[in-house]
Amino acid sequence: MLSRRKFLAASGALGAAGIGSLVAPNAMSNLLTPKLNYVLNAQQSKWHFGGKIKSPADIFSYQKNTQTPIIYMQQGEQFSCLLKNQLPEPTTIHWHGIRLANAMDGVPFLTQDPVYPGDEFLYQFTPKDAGTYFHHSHFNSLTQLNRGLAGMIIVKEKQQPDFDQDIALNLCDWRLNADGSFQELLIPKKAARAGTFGNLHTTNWQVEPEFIAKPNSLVRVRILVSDVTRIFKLTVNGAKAKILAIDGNPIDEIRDMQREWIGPGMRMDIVILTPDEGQSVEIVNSSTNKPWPVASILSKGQSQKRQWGDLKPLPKNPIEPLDLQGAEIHRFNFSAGLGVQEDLGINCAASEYIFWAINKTSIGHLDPMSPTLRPTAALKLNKTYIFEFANVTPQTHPIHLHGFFFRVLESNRRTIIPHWADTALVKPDETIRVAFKANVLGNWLMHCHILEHQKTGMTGFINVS
Ligand SMILES: [Cu+2]
Repeated sequence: MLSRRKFLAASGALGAAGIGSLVAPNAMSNLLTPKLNYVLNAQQSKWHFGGKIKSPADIFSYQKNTQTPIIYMQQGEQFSCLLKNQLPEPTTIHWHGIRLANAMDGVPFLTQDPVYPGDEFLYQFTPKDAGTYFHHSHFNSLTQLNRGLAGMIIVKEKQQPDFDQDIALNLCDWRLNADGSFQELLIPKKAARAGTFGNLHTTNWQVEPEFIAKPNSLVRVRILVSDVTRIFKLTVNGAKAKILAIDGNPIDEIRDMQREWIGPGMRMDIVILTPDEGQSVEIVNSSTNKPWPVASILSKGQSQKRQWGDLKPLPKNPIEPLDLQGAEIHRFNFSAGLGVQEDLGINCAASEYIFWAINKTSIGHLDPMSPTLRPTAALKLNKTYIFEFANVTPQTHPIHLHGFFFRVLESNRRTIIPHWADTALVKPDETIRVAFKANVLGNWLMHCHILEHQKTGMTGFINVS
């Protein structure tokens, strides 16, 4: 952790450089050692949603009265971010999907100490992979994500792909009353089922935003579900769309987008060929019986005269090949919580409710000092493993493994086109097989990204030694 002395030196240097609370990407080049790409001030803030929410909501953000930013990184270049905690409670940042050293993964008690109020922490790593990722708090996660400490990461490719425009969509529901106060974030009987859904649907913290794009252009649309509960079912109406990447990783063969399920923590990059001048494209969620457009794109301006033939695949990320022949199989049963609760009641996010379990063990909260807290699986460095995720519950669970991409291989219930991911939807009564190479040391969290499920027992971790 950065010492207070070093921190003061850093902030003094920042002041001299005339940088505000949020530093634009690369603006700090060559000014400081170490170079800081961002300074994020986690703080209490206000956000006026408008519409049916009459008063500003008391949110958390990384900058004053502004939404949590998109964080930009450059593939293969060192990234540094100073987190300053101005909240009345501890926090951390998890870089969801980014492959990095365990100490930078942002999981309190497992990979780092919590960053206490008034303290700071320097995150520093070099993203190997380009694509669309997710940054969010990992402390008191249900509350801190619901209040706004969650945003997109865009890791730019070494060679910029040829799109006419790049649009980022961060899908999040808010649980708000008309007076701007927050509703209950965990309703026990709902947490024991699909979760507590939000009542205000937003994209980039706005209701049904409209974007403008040139007619007949190729527009890359990055979609992140930062919501902690809702599994979206997305379609594109008014134009054809193709899938480019899942969880940041280009898929093997670009294919037409149909109705795509995207759960909490998951990302999808698509490309849309925009229609003629004056026409609109809608991206619609139809996961409920009352569909709504999450965003629209209006064609306006000069035609770019693009065709599908102009589309080129994204460059692949440098993922090591898998030795499936020699892979050891580990089975993980995701079930209702009937087993042992390994929650040691540290005063920060411990849940009094336990509804879920992984392999009959329910962890709602982590304390590595506990003699009873054991890894769900102990793995050997550089070996390839097949994980069987078996869901024996009536709910769908988006299972996220920190620190690695796994290859989603197959399901016992549906056809899966193999692809790389860090979060996989496991449907009721489904078993899916994923494979990965355990090529980084450390304790890596594995949990359901429906955060009420995580908080009430569906959490584990693997140890790579
Ligand atoms: Cu779940």
